[in-house]
Amino acid sequence: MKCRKCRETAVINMAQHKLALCREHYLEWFVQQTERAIHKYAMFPKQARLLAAVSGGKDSLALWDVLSKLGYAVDGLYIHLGIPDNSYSDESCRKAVQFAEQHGLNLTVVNLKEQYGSSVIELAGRSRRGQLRPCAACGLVKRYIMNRTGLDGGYDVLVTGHNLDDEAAVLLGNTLHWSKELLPRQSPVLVGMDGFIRKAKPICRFYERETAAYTLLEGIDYVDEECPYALGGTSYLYKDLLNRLEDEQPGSKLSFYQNFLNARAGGFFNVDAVDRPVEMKNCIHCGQPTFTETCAFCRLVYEEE
Ligand code: Q46
Ligand code: ZN
Ligand code: ZN
Repeated sequence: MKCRKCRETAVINMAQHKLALCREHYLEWFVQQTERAIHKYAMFPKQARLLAAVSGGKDSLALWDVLSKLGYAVDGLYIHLGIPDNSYSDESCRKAVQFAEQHGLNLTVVNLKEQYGSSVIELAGRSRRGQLRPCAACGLVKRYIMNRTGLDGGYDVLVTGHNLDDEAAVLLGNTLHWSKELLPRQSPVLVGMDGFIRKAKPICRFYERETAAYTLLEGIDYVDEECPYALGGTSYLYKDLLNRLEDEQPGSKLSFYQNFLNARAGGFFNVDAVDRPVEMKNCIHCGQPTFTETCAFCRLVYEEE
């Protein structure tokens, strides 16, 4: 197969775009498409200070690489969760640190065990609500630390490496439940409000195989294994179902997500009602916004022993 632009041998064929490209033109296309998404969804201006949540995996490192190539001021944040017996977290942390050093980028590492006394698995196990699932505790901890690090560091936007496979799986779950709270909130950009940093997902329209191809062709070293807790989760099932659909009907994952975004932009949901600021208090321990006296993070870390 030949590259559509230069007729050299193509390294990737994207059936859904009817586009085959060589290495050079694929890397160029990936960067241009990211920039287009940033503009299309008005994610952030050129002078914004960005904080990229990096996990050491291919998507977040591809994101960090592309944004710095595009000239954005983007620092990284790695959260060491202590998964499990530290081996997965240690390895992924090493990849994030190595990438930052190789590219001369700033990386903040927050080590949960060192800074808050427990790994995410320990926190999940001793939760008063009775064995919170590791992924539930993990999600809560990550959201809190990303938001707090972003705001305390004076960043304008927190960027995450969610790809199309992630977003389509979340959309499938939200649709199956007809979640009227979550469906309107699913967006490539979430506005910031008092106590909450603005969030954006610049690579949310790339298939996982496209971000994998980018990191491979760029020679970016990333942690290949998945978090051991990812296996068997609902999101895993939804991804599998969507992959089977994609095999039968190439492009269906992209059209499922893109048509949802178009419907959302066209007023299908009452988005204003979702983005409206709500009355919140400040947590008595940490000062972060919460509906209760103590925020969910502080309850998990300090009170549920
Ligand atoms: S890191 Fe955390 Fe994921 Fe592992 S424990 Fe679950 S949520 S699967 S993205
Ligand atoms: Zn080419
Ligand atoms: Zn708190």
